[in-house]
Amino acid sequence: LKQHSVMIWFTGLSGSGKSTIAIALERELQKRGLLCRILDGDNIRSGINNNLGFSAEDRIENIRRIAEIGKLFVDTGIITIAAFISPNNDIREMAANIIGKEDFMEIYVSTPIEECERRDVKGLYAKARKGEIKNFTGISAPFEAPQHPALSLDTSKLSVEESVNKLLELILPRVTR
Ligand code: GGZ
Repeated sequence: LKQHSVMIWFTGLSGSGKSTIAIALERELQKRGLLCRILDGDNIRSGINNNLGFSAEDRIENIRRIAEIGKLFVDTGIITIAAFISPNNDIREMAANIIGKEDFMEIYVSTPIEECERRDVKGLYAKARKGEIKNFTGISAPFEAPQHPALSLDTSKLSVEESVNKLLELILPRVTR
């Protein structure tokens, strides 16, 4: 395998653009012949973690399992892209420790909550405002911005293509020889 692997760990609010950027990044990496894998709610919360909700406890267990699975992928040589809210410093620190700090790149999708709520792609913010969803990140559950992310991407200012280009600049030197 002619690549080094790394975990590209996106953190940010619901609707901030994590999955959209992850998918566009995956496409660009694949174009370059690099083996990669996305872990996101679609393949994790619907499957192995379908017994978990959004309490503080369940979020920790969600991220713990994701990090353990991610470590297996990274150790196999696969560039792994995780897109989860992972809402606090402790939770992300746990993930970094499981995966190994040298292999962990933290990317903050820093789109302001006003913009996430304006988009409200799935109508979840409206439900959270009405109290129909409890513990909703940014509304009724906390989100701590990362202190020292490798990169911050505000999708209210950057196009998907611009975000992906910044990511490629950071990632390609690390994964190709
Ligand atoms: C936050 C919630 C909640 C609550 C359901 N809080 O925009 P989405 O829909 O597709 O992404 C959100 C997703 C968050 O799951 P994560 O596994 O990334 O969260 S964490 O890392 O905190 O464990 C949202 C949906 O699940 N969702 N209820 N209460 N997001």
